[in-house]
Amino acid sequence: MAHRIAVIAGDGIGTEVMPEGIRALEAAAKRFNIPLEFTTFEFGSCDYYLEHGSMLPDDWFEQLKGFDALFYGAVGWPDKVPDHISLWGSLLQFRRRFDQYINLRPCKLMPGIKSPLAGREPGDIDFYVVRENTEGEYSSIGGKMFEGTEREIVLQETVMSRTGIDRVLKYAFDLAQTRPRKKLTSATKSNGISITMPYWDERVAEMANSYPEIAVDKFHIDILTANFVLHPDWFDVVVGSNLFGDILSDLGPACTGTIGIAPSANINPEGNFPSLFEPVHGSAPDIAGKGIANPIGQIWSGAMMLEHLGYQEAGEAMVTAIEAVLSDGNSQALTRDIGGQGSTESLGKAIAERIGA
Ligand code: GGG
Repeated sequence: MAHRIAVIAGDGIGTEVMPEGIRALEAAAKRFNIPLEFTTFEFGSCDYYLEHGSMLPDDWFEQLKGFDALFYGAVGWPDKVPDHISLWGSLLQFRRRFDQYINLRPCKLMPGIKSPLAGREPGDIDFYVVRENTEGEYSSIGGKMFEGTEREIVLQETVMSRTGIDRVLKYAFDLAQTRPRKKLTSATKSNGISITMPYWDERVAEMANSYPEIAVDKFHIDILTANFVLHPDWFDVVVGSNLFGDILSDLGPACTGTIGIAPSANINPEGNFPSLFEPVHGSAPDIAGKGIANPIGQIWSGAMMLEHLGYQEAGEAMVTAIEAVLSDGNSQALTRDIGGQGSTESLGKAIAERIGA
């Protein structure tokens, strides 16, 4: 039976990189004989919101819950819909209702791409950010008082649960155990944020007792961001709260030359619900419609999706094809963010051809 994939391209460059993600997946499906069936949904975009008054239809959960995976583009177009409405109305609903509590974001310096950090070569930067994905600073708990007056007060709580922290830490420790360096770094800020972050640290220390072979360190988020730039080679698996993980997983890929190549997997490890695969980048309205967005983040996310569905070899072949095209350095194929003169389509086609070869 075919694996059913729900496709939601969303906004901006999401609609441009998505066809290349599908092209690459179809090439892998053909080569490795994987039955994939794509179903496209128009909801989850700001244009849908303008027409219907919400980002998603009332029955979105029922419509999507039976799929094997969601392949997602990007959300947001602030000139049309305020960002917090579009994000909370779509992507964050998927993450929460489908309990995709792991956001896994590889960060790797690829061949042929120049890091903005002097002297860094492929192999120097190769780590994962594991982001807690359903609670933390991304809470909807809070409110406003005395709105519109000089006494205006706004309040938003951070929510951290023992279950929520432990399950993301367990995933991160398990991942570190599969890595040659067996190293885990925890992102924290327990000097300034004096309740939730020390609690996070306590849970890390407790969990570390069950993983004696893992070398554990922790950094406050401020110096950690500096160390991402100064010493990216220090890191192997980095685990952080929803907000810290979000920041680090933009910064990490920026250190590898472009955020355009960074993939992510929003995972429900128990498989009770579909997991969601999306590039780390957003909808980038400033370059939307120009055909110049880098499709690699979308394609690599597709590779993560195939691996999640059990097709390790096919996923690896997709990443190998990305590396091969980057190594070739054909400027007619590559997009501008990585030094080429090509388009979203030219890069997508070059990678799909390699996958099929
Ligand atoms: N493809 C990722 C995307 O659309 N990101 C938009 C965004 O603002 N995401 C925030 C988040 O991941 O929490």
